[in-house]
Amino acid sequence: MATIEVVRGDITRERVDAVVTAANESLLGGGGVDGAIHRAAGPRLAEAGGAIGPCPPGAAVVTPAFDLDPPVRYVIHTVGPVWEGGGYGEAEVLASCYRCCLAVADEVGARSVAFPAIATGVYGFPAERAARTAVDTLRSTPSEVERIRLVAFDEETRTLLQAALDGPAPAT
Ligand code: AR6
Repeated sequence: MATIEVVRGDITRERVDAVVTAANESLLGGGGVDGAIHRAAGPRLAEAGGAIGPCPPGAAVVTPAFDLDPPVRYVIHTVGPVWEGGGYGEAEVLASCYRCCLAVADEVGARSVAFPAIATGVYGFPAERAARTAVDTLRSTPSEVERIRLVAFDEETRTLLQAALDGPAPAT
């Protein structure tokens, strides 16, 4: 069972084996965390992504990390759900993102993985529910990953992730 840590910061500064990017289906790069990771990894990341893509929502693929600083060796690209109100299986697609990222990490032998808050930016997934889905899914998915870092870019996301990690939400 992996240890899960919540931190606030820029995921491109993480010292882990693999960083996860919240991509779009083209895998060619975009804004938000994907833009930051593509800028740090250099143009070969989009070339590699484009050669693999398109990638459907809920799936994950892996490429080298190119110009990201060691020890980061891999970028895991996953495509979150576009939030359309919650009635279109968005939570299941988001859970699938986290499961598939762990499976891909296992395939390449990555033992430490940093995740952003997938789908909670441009794609509009409510941050609290996303935090609980992330923590619940990561906890219940067996893998060889030893250390998971949940990287929040803002304080609200950090607080929500930490709360999800610390205990179940009260019944509503
Ligand atoms: N480090 C960590 N987290 C970050 C960083 C960073 N450097 N920058 C932003 N975040 P988003 P999505 C947070 O919009 O909702 C892209 O254009 C951000 O505050 O990046 O899955 C893709 O190409 C938020 O909490 O991803 C797709 O088209 C979280 O990362 C689309 O956006 C996710 O926000 C994907 O949308």
